[in-house]
Amino acid sequence: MIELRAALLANLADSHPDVVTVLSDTLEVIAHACARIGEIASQGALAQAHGWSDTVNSQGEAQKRLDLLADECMRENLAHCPHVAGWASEELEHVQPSPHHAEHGPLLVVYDPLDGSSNIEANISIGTIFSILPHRYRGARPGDADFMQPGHQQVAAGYVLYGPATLMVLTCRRGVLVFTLDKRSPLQSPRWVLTHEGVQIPSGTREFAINASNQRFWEKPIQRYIAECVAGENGPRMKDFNMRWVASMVAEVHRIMTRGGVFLYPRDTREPIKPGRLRLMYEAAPMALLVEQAGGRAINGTSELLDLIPDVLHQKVPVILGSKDEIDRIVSYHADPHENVSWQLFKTRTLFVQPQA
Ligand code: FDP
Repeated sequence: MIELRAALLANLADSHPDVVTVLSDTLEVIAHACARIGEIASQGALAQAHGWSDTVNSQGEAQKRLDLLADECMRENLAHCPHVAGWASEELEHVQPSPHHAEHGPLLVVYDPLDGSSNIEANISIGTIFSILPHRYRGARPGDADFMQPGHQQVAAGYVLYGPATLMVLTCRRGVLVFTLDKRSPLQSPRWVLTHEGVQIPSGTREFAINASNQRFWEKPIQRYIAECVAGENGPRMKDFNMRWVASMVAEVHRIMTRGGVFLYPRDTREPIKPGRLRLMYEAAPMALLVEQAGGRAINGTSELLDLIPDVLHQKVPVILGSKDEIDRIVSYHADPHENVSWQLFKTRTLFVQPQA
């Protein structure tokens, strides 16, 4: 059985030894934090009784509190990592420089401590999403602007799924690895065992995931794509499709990692100033890197998600990802002049970021 450290050393064997150390130490710290977050989440309502939480008195408040506990847990762990200069969390308004290592850490960490948290009450799978970026101005305390890097600059990304099993799925840009948490191991030294590597998303699929209650707000290319899937055997696709919607992005992406499919939270017209529901840095970019590393594709409709440069830390974007053939098809629908898509809301070039080689 190969454990996290050994698997990372093997996966990064072609890198400089310093890079290997820095990246594996940091990923171990994140894995450690996530084992603890999983433990807190698995306590459910008992978390309060066991002292994880102190101010909770109703189910709704407990949910919110769990987000904050997860965030605290991640921050406490990152603060001890000498390689991390600072972090940005979906729960924090601004980035936080590391109290001890802001001036010399070579990496920045971005995370969503508990994604899909509206599912906590229903005891449905939730997850943590993380992304690791280079700190380009090492030596200076990082501020918000240092984090505004397009997804293709990520050196690693991953998620942890708190389901019946706790899984960590990660990439260091050398394919996708899956680890399973051995729940018999002590929380102080959690044991993550490599259970799958070289994950490949099948290029074709008959399964899609979308919140269909928003249908009236979708744009034409998405209306067309979904209508064609729903038309099934008698429609232009000449095959039946299945639909899933867990409403928990980590669970949704993990299903796609295991058997293919398409996940869509497309641009809609509900709130014109918010062109999407999901956040670029905490959700879209890390998931896009994972999906692309597994042979899939991830777009906002017209551009690759990994090319988008954030304007603000908590920027929201449309997200469409999964099996490559289907995403290619959705791109072609957006490019079709009959579909009337003229928006180009996102920057993909800046003076300060090198275009991808
Ligand atoms: P949540 O708000 O519960 O954290 O991150 C946003 C997210 O969940 C995704 O995990 C999920 O896919 C989506 O929102 C669910 O959106 P709907 O409420 O529209 O179903």
